[in-house]
Amino acid sequence: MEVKTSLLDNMIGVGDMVLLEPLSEDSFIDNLRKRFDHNEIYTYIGSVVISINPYRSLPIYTPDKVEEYRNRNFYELSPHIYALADEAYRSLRDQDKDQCILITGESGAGKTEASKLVMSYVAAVCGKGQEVNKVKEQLLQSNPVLEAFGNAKTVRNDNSSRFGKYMDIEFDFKGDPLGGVISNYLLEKSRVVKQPRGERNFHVFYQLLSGASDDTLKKLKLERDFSKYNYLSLDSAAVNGLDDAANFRTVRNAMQIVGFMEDEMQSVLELVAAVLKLGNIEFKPESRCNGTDESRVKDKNDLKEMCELLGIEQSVLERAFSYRTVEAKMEKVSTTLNVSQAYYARDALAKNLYSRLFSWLVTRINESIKAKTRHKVMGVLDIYGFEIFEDNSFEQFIINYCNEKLQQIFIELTLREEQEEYVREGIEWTNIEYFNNAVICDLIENNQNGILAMLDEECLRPGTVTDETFLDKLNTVCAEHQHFESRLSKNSKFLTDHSLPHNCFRIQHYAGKVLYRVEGFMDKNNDLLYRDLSQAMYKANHSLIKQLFPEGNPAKVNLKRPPTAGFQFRASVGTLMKTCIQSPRQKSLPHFHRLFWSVIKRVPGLMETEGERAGYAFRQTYEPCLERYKMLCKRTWPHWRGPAREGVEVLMTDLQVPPEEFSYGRSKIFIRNPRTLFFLEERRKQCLEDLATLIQKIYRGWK
Ligand code: AD9
Ligand code: MG
Repeated sequence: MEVKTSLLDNMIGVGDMVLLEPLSEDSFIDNLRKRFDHNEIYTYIGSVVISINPYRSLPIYTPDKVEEYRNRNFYELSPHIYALADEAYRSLRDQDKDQCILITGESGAGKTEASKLVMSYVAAVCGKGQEVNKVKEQLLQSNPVLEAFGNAKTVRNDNSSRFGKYMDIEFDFKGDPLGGVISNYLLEKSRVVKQPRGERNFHVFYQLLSGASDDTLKKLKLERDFSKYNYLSLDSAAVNGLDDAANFRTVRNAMQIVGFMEDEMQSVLELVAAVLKLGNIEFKPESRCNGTDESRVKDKNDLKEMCELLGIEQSVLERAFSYRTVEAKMEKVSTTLNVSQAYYARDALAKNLYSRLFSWLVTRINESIKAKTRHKVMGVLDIYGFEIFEDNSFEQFIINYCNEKLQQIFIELTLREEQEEYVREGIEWTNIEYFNNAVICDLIENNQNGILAMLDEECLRPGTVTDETFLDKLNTVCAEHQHFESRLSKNSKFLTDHSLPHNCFRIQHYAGKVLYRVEGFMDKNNDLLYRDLSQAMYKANHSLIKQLFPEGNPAKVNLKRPPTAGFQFRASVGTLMKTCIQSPRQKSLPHFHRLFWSVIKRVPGLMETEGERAGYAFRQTYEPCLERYKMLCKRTWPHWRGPAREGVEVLMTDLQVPPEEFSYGRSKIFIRNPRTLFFLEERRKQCLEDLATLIQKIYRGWK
């Protein structure tokens, strides 16, 4: 079989977990560790590649390596992400199948690096030529741009993706790239105004301040010193190993290659500068005769400079920080803002400015890279990884929900693929029970009483609603109706016990228990921006800003509430899942790449392998199987003249492999236990050694 000896080398562990004997959590981890100690960071579980982040550069991504893996079968060489990329590309080019590569793993596991490795591998092996090279370059250069605006240093990862990304690379019928389309998923915008301890804001702020010329900074009314800006955390501004200034130049260069015009780049930087200025606007209370306090801008210099940058009339924005107009039916009522409401309005504006700028960047990049026609696509999904922090909020909830959904397709598709193959091959098969995380997904996304639906309901409910009333609702629904408890029976995923802090709820995710603090859930889900502010932005004499706030157009009075953040996210995750699970007739099944944290804490893949073990560990079409083992039987060696399947039958009978150990499918033989495979491999190795000795003897005899 094509499980070459490199997959069976005991010294460095086995290259394919399916070959592990016995297969247990311990042996699984032991195998990964053994391989990792030998710098083998990749291991297969069947057709899935898993990897461990080495956190140092290994010489395994050289052009020579690319050549080595090019046009080779998946199992032919030692496990590598290039093998997966190569297989995906060849199926696309030669079998005309759309491809989808899903990368999952905890934060810092190496997903973004893996997605870039896949892209650069494909770029290296697909067509050449001036036009094609330009397309490739633009596709690759979209990465530094999006990373500058969408990544940040967190406690887990100095370059953590704070948005989800799905990129389709589009090809023509020859397999040459034509362009691409990027979809982005919910940027963690709360980071713009506040960062957890030890973390930074998005890279671009630091890059701009460190890398821009004095002249550029002057034009943007900025100072180089990070500490001048409230929105930039001070304790972790410089990060070891991150050269913000050099990265600024890389990003500018990348924007040029992608096709941004000079004036567009200037507009983008003006917005980034405006966000920093906005953060410095402070408020003070002014007493009114009716005894209430009204907010006033403290020092107007930052406000003035921000308005100059964006072409906004200062008085309009200033008013929007003191008053708020509520429109009800045909009436407009103006109410005053107190100081904390003014800060809330300021931060909401900063978050909206930045996140809309980010979405605009994605749209703008797509305009540049999108192909006019396309024949086939290869999609690569790189989302934010599963996160468990000490303090988990709405953002972690959303991120973990997305990971939960990915886990769900992983389970469904790998097992479905397996079971469908048995049916196709006419192999008898009883469905196996496997760990299914659908209950967790349901707990979160169920239309009626899922957590997101309850959150939306609470956000819409008139009266006094707070994060606490939302939590009460969650707990009541769970306790009164025993909804989650009863449905989940043995493995309740919504965990309630007396050890829970009063403002928290806990979920048993596939990758661990996470305690979520409800503070801010309502606010972040509501994502409210007062109309006065969107109108002020719409009035700006700045082409980019105007586009970003279309709802500020007074001609378009829309009393309908915009969809909540949770609602939008659930909808976009739904679309993403559909893209990934499209009919296998049109799409080839996704290729999975899963990654683990280098200290392996959890092994979510294990359940699936156990699933495989309940079936058949190995399968191989008859011809290569006969080729590999025909030397073990006199009747098939050196030539077998009949059909390959009969040859394999003769072989198995001659070798007296117990019949319950394998089954004959229509085009493949299925082997139940890795032991059988080891037996065949051992016999073959012995046979080859005997042959070698014989040849040596003959050779010596000649001498
Ligand atoms: V997050 O969910 O976006 O927070 P990722 O994307 O999973 O996370 P990332 O790819 O950013 O992790 O990897 C984190 C860091 O690990 C990188 O910045 C590299 O320094 C390091 N890394 C990752 N993969 C490799 C690799 N194959 N070889 C060497 C690597 N270093
Ligand atoms: Mg990432």
